[in-house]
Amino acid sequence: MEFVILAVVIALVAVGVTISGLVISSRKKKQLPPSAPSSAPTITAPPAEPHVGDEAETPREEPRRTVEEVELPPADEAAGAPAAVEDPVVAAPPAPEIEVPEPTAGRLVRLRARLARSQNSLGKGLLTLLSREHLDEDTWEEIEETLLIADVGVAPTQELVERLRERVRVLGTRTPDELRTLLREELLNLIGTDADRTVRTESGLETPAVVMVVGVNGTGKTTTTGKLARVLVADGRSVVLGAADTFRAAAADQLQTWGERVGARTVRGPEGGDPASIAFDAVKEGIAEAADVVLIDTAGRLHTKTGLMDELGKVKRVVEKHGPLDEILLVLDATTGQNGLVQARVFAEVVNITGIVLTKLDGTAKGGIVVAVQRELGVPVKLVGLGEGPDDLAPFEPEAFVDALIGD
Ligand SMILES: Nc1nc2c(ncn2[C@@H]2O[C@H](COP(=O)(O)OP(=O)(O)OP(=O)(O)O)[C@@H](O)[C@H]2O)c(=O)[nH]1
Ligand SMILES: [Mg+2]
Repeated sequence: MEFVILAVVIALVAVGVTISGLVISSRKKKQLPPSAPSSAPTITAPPAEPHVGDEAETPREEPRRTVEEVELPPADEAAGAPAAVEDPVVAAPPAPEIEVPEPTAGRLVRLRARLARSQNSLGKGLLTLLSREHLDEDTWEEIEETLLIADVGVAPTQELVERLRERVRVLGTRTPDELRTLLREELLNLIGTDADRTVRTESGLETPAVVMVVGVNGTGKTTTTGKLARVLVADGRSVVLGAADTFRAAAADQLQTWGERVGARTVRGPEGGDPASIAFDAVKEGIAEAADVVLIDTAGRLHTKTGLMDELGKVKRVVEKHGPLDEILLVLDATTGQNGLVQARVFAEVVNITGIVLTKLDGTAKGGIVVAVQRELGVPVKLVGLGEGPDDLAPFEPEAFVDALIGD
């Protein structure tokens, strides 16, 4: 009998040892996050997820309390529900939530109400004027003024007015429907429907596509870079962000926050560091992790205009050591109107702008700037910003834009 009891005890001890061995060996396997060498650029990934059981492990050194030292709960508490055992899963800090951005298709249609001011003054204003029974000289002047106030620009305004006059004359009597069709056609004509407005995010090579975002300060570069990252992630692409704005300390944080929300890594460097080397490292990182696209945010402010321009030129040249830049997006704030055109000209002298992003089109009556800026640069508007929300960036579609302007 004693022998049987002894055998059972030995067996239980053996099982216990095996289990604790398993636990220990599985803990040993857990990998530590790699620590970056101090000379390397700071590459910041979204915070690693906590592992189940992290908190459950009691450090060996911790002195354990004996039964005698543990105070018993008061009787009434002990009589209630069983004391909660701390659940490591519940106690762990919540994993950062990776957001799933809205699809991009049809965004402009969904956001059309945001064009309210342009809608009222440009689209509907023109329709009302054209519907007047007598289209006298004063009315044509008012039409011209409406277009100029909406920042369409002098030459395009004159062209449009001329064409409208001619077509209205040929038409004779006008029904509201005929006028709407006519105005729609002529506005589309002015904006152009043939240009390729896709943002080039496929390099066609083994390496990631590289997109650089430029523009003066406050136009919305960082916001646009962040929103664009979301658009790409929504389309199933992997993205690396390069925070090449080292002018402002908060700039890299701002970009990184955008990246973390969709799980995109941000390559950043010290404040006042060399933007070109950060851009270079961002592309290097993109290549290393086989990302689809690298988006580079740049500074919009330097002490001098020449300083800014030299810096941008350098960022471009250095990035091109890895391969060609696929897209250089110029971000313009639509509310600044004609000022934006002056900026556009300056940037176009230094880098080869391949697409325009017009931000803050929500709540401005200056929707006509779309026409003016394309004329100025000979480059299409590819994206429009229609709000501060994370998904308020829409691919620019001329038809949807004009329809939103003149209403149904
Ligand atoms: N209403 C509206 N606000 C926008 C839009 N795009 C950007 N903004 C706002 O404009 C402000 C400036 O945006 P940023 O992205 O920081 O501009 P930036 O060009 O990076 O500025 P710097 O880094 O200083 O050069 C922010 O408050 C944005 O939320 C838009 O389409 N509509
Ligand atoms: Mg910025």
